[in-house]
Amino acid sequence: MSQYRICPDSGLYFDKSAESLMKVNAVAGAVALLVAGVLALLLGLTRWPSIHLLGAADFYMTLTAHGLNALIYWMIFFEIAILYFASSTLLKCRLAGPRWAWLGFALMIIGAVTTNVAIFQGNSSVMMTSYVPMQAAPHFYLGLILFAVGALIGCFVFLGTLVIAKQENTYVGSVPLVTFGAITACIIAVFTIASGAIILIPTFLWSIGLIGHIDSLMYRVIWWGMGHSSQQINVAAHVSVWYAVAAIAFGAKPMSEKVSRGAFLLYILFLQLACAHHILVDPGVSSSWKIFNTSYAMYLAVLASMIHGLTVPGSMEVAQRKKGYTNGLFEWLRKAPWGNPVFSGVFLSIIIFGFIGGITGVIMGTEQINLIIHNTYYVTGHFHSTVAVGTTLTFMALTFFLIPVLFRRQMIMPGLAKWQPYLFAGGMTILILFMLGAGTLGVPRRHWDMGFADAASMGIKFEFPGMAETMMALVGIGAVIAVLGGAIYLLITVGSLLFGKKLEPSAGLLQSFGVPLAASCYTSERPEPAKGPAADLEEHGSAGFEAPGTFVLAMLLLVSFVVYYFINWKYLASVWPLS
Ligand code: HEM
Ligand SMILES: [Cu+2]
Repeated sequence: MSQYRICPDSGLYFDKSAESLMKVNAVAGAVALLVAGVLALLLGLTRWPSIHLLGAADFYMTLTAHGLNALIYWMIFFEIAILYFASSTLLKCRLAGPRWAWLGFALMIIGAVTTNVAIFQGNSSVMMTSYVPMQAAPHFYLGLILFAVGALIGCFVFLGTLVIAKQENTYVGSVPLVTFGAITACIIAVFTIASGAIILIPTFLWSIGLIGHIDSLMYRVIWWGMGHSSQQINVAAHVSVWYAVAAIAFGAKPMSEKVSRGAFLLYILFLQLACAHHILVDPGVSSSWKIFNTSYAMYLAVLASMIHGLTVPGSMEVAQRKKGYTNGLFEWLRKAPWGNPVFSGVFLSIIIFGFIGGITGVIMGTEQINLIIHNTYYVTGHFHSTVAVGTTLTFMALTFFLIPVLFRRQMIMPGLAKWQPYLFAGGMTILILFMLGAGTLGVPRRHWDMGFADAASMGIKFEFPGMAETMMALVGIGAVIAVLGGAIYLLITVGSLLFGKKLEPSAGLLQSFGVPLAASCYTSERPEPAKGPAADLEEHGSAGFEAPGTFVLAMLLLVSFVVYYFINWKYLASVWPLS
């Protein structure tokens, strides 16, 4: 048996090599988020019409780098850390092939750096989708391919760890729900990376001149096999963390384990098909295929998210009611630990992901009403509510839990940490709502100059409806607040790892830089049965459906959706005069 330690505060098991790998992956993710955040500020200030900070070339370069660093590097580094946590830590098992895991990590770092270098050299401003026939420098694609190979190795290490855990009987019964969610994320990741290889390898060969032509329609279909699925990795991962935080913060059990597991299965079965929503206006794929995907298959995927969105807060409600917070519909929620950023981050993420992300997603995924907002700033508003708040805020919240538990450091500035989720979520909500508003008025996404100065110089004049410019300024204000919230997260995280008081046994960041530890905190004896949060994470069973407050919230969501859905159809009728 290999070396591990048991966290004295949480009871969690940390295999020595898995622990270092979780740390370096999480830290690499945070560095990517830092880059993405600085660039986000520049983008926000450029699209704020009266500031219009960057020139056109810099804007598109910045946009490319922001998208990739935020959506690919930050998310996936952090997810690899989660995969190791969900396998090694939750199953109390040594990590399979730690050397392979380090190789994977090295490839991911080399890949991420290579692509970033290509972007900032200036000839690869193809944005994160890199649609052909736009062409980037060869090392732009090469970096992405290396990163993907590294991530794939990480997935296999995860799967290998599950096999070892089974063989060595490190857990009883079936795997915990959080691990099950991580398995879902991993299966989708393998599909995602395969689609990525199918499209990016030929594109790389095309960029060095070995392939003469790549069909741009085919490119988009296969690219979105990767691009859409990778969002589902994010969703499966952050939903798993939601369940984990419900267990950690409340000792909550899922309302029904079977239903939650079934919902994860729906992700695997139906989310991939829903990638059709990215090619709704493309010629070349048939209307009936599009309609089947976006009007039938998509709803099964949405159903899964709605189940999680209901059962996670529902399980919190059940746990709180057991503790005696039974007055009225919402005492359980009022008396929730709102000052604890681990809880508040996750809860805000659930609300914003569910209400804004969910509703706008269904609107955009409906073939007919999609036409009103296709390729507008609305799209950017949508995905900033799903991944930039839903996933990012969840991972931020989890980090606050991991600082003492994994890194064994006391968090610095706990008073500021309380405010961090509100600041980030508040700024993002302003950003998102006004992106949606501006998009509804027709303001395009990925557009450097909504004033169309070039067109005016050619005598063509175009103006957006009245409020559009104001809304774009408000997007900028939201961006400034959100970036501040993100900066505070990084300040607290990095500051705690460097300067936070060391907790016993003192693992700390130093270990990942090769400084030896006090060997005494690691042991190789068989672990004792878990206590504390670790036990809550391992436990099986269902808590039942007594959660009236959550059902009221769900009804509110339904009503908001229905009203907004019909407003959009009405709006479609008005912009599309047939008589
Ligand atoms: C401080 C927070 C953030 C702010 C203020 C921000 C702001 C922006 C802005 C202004 C754009 C430009 C849209 C356009 O003109 O078309 C953008 C694009 C984008 N953002 Fe963010 N963002 C933030 C965080 C994130 C996060 C956390 C993610 C992902 C996890 C993300 C993913 C993206 C993507 C994928 C794009 C599109 C890139 C492209 O079109 O190729 N953003 N963001
Ligand atoms: Cu999608």
